[in-house]
Amino acid sequence: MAAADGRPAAADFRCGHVAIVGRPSVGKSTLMNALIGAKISITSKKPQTTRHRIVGIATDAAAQFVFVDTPGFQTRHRSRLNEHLNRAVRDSLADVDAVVLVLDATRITEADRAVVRLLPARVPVVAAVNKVDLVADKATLLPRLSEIAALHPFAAIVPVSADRGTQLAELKAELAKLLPASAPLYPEDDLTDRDERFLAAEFIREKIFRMLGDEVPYATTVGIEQFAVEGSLRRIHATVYVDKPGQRAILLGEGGARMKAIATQARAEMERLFGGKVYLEVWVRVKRGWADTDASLARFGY
Ligand SMILES: Nc1nc2c(ncn2[C@@H]2O[C@H](COP(=O)(O)OP(=O)(O)OP(=O)(O)O)[C@@H](O)[C@H]2O)c(=O)[nH]1
Ligand SMILES: [Mg+2]
Repeated sequence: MAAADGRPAAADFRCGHVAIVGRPSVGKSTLMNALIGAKISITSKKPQTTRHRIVGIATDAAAQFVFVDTPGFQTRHRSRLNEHLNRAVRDSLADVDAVVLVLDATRITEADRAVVRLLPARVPVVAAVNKVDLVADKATLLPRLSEIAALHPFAAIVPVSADRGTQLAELKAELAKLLPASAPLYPEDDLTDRDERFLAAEFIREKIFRMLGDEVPYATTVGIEQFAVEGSLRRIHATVYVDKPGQRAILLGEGGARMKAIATQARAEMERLFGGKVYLEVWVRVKRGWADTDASLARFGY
């Protein structure tokens, strides 16, 4: 057995796919980033920030975890885009060795129960009870954990804080037990299966989700027109598509100031991950109904 980088792997090395699922905003992407030690998947306070299946890879001496971050499973709003997002969640569960069900330590809701009903019977599931840092009275945690234990025959239940990095080693230890003996699937330095082009578009989307109100982020998608590498400089031309002219005006802000701030923050995020200078130009275009048909969703990578 040889590792992907050619070095022999220990006979007891473990490797496998772990889907990270849960209702919107429980902290799935924050948890994946914390587990791999890098910002790969975008996060925000708004539900449905994640729209794509995205792999994050963590490799240690004994195991390689191929985490699959997924969109928050939606039961309330029915739209073409949401159907695609929910399908991405279901598809991710189909072919994994283990599942992390992320729950919010402060409350279990009907939306959590809807996700539990999706869990395949033959795949082991670990419950990650996230945001324990928000539980001021720790005495309330014990009844919450019993409530969770009754939801599903979990392989383990681990209270964590993705934000503070609490108990992540314990979570990984529980997951490692569930992975098959296998050589690593990826070189040990790999962090994701996504290319820089995809990540660049996502970082722009993250800043839009973080800086704008409740309507515009959901009417927005991002395309990369040009991605050229010149030595250590990356020259990126991106287009933000919105649904209506009014949304374009909101996104641009007075004299283009808001868009400029979004681009500046996105560029800083790209430079941190890519490790080089980025020249970023962002245009905003109106494309009515981009989220309404399968054909146009496919064009934008959904
Ligand atoms: N206090 C606290 N906040 C957290 C923790 N983990 C995540 N958050 C916050 O919860 C919010 C949602 O986090 P995300 O990681 O984007 O959640 P998600 O489940 O990926 O959300 P969707 O992709 O929209 O379904 C963000 O504001 C995070 O900063 C945690 O351990 N403690
Ligand atoms: Mg997410």
